[in-house]
Amino acid sequence: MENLTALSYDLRKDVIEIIRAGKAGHIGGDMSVIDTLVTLYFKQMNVGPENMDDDNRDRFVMSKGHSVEALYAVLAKKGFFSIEEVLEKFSKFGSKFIGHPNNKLPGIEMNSGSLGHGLPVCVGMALAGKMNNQSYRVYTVMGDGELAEGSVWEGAMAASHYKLDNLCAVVDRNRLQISGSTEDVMHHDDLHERFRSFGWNVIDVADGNSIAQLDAAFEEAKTVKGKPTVLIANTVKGCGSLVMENKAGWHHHVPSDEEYVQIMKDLEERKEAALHE
Ligand SMILES: Cc1ncc(C[n+]2csc(CCOP(=O)(O)OP(=O)(O)O)c2C)c(N)n1
Ligand SMILES: [Mg+2]
Repeated sequence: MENLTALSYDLRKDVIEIIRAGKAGHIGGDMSVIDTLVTLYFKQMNVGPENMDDDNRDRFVMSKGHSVEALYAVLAKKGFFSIEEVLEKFSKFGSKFIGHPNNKLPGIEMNSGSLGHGLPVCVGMALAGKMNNQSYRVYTVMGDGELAEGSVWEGAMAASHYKLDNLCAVVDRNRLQISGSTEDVMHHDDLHERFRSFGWNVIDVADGNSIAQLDAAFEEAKTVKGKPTVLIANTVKGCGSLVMENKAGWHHHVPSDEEYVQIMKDLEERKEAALHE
């Protein structure tokens, strides 16, 4: 687990390099979600370049598609493509490595970026799995700002109606969206209770940037029968350096030379701390 925590800091560094190379990127949400992606791709999901043609592979959809740089870093580490290719092509004219997930790239199940569509499509994937007696699981990550989309709640209703216990959603609860606090833009009241009232099993992940806590929550979700599970992962937007953390202005930002040096130093320090915990 310590090694995966160290890996998540190394992958954050890759994200910084990708964003600097492409001169664009949703840096804050990349940093809050990367531990969820590492836990899914390196601990939980049965998916990799070797089995993408297997109908029974687990499925992942990055519903908050703007955090694509984190997904590129993780998929590159998994071997779907090389990090060098991402660095060369990200955000360049004519490239497939665009600013939102694109299913012409290996490892990406669905185009996303228009918020609110990942969960409804995952409902279809999970329902198909049930109808075909397959054992795969379906995972998606939504942003907390994304939950303002009505289609999320239509999907949530359908998921409990069809008793989709093979579906697990994560809310990246970093409390910020594009223009400020989620509670100011569109408040959530009691988010846990809201999902419960839609028929979901709800697991609170107190530290949504802890791979150990995320892993335990995904394990618990697998044991729940007859209803879908949502993990409310309490994360820090920009997690990894005080330069970025909890700053609405870092939703989309390219670090300056000075910021870059400090962030890389901070990420290395956090990685070292994780290795010696
Ligand atoms: C349908 C739709 N409306 C608006 C946007 C523009 N947009 C991109 S990111 C974002 C904020 C999302 O906030 P949140 O879901 O909390 O993401 P995170 O904090 O994890 O970056 C918005 C409004 C979009 N991508 N899709
Ligand atoms: Mg958010």
